[in-house]
This record gives sequence, structure tokens and C-alpha cells, in this order.
Amino acid sequence: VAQETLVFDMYGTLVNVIGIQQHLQQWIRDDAERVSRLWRQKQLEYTFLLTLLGRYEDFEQVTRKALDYALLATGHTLSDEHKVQLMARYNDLEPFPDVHEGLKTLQQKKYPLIVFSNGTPTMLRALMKSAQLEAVMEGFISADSARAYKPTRQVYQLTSTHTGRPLHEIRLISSNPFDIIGAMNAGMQATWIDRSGGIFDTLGEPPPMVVKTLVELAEKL
Ligand code: 2OP
Repeated sequence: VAQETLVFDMYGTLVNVIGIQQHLQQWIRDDAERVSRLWRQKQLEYTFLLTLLGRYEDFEQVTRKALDYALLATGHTLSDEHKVQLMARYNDLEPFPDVHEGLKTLQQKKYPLIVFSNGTPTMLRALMKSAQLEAVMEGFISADSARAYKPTRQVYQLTSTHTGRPLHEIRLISSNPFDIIGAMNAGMQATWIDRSGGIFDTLGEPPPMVVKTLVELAEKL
């Protein structure tokens, strides 16, 4: 059978969100790590809440509202201009050091490679450009098309609609355990990129394939 189609989560999988914390450091020196962790946690929590509520606000709006929360909850204030600058950092996050090498090898092995993310089309276009992913990937699938967020089934269904392939011939590559659980729940293949040496969500079992980098993924596939 032809190679599986590989779809890649973006934030935390292809690009490192640590850049946000580094930018925050210039204004909130000794609390940037706590604020950015709370920001990311709230961003994802709002995506889960909105989908459970049957409401949709795009990932840019959700990310901005999560930032407002993280600052309020930690007693910090930033000017609107600084918040706009911080949000812009989301569009030029650094790819992890293994990403270009791993993707190149997968491309040489004839795997179709597509970004698959909660990010809005505008965010993903900007980020694919700045992270130089355009030449090595065949485009992106944004949850925005479903007006709902991962891990609801209908978002994973987009990968089948977009590629014309059944879900079991598509593999999600993600560092986010909730995303892996969602993909397997929808009937996809899945590989967890364990970038945090951390723990998998105890809500589900880790997938059969766990790797630490995209280079290792390219060897194991
Ligand atoms: C994604 O890119 C939010 O990391 C998650 O879909």
C-alpha cells in the first residue's frame, strides 16, 4: 500500500513555544516561566471548553483571551502594544533542531507530509513561512475548517476529507498526549513525540510508537 499520510501537530511538536517565554522575560523577568505555562494551559483549556459548549472562537482569539487570563491570574499587567508583540511571537516560533532533518528524510521516503493544527489558517501560513516548512510540507489542515477543536472526532475527520484517504491510513505525529488520544479515538494511527521526557496522560495508554525526535521517527517508520 502507498505510504501512510503523516499529519503533524504544530505547537510543541514542530515549533517550540519556549520563544514566547523568552519574549515575556523582557517585561516579566522572574515570573515569565509561570505566566507562559499558565497561558498555554488556559489556551488549551479554552479550546476544550468552547468545543464542549458548542461555541467557536478562532485560535488567535482564544490565545489572546488566555494571555489576558494568565496576566490577571499572576497579577501582572502589559500594555496592549506589548500584548500585540507577544501574540506576534506565535507566528515566528523556532522549529525544534530535529525538524528539518527529520522532515527531509521523510520526504525522501515519499511520505505525504501535512501540518494539522488548531491554529488559524493565517497563523499557520505565517508560521510555516517563518519556520521554512513550506518547501518540505504539502500545506496544512486547520481545525478552523470544522469550527471546533482537538480532540473532538470531527476535527480528525478533516484529515480524511482533506486527503481523500481513510483515517486508518493517516498517522498523527504529536507531542501533545491529548492530541494522540484524540487521533486514536478517531481511528487514526498515532506517534507520540516525547519531547518533555515527561509522562503520558494517564487517561489513555501511550501509542505503540513513541519517539524523541522526528529523526528517530524517520528511522522507525
Ligand atoms: C495544535 O497545534 C494546539 O498544539 C496544538 O493543534
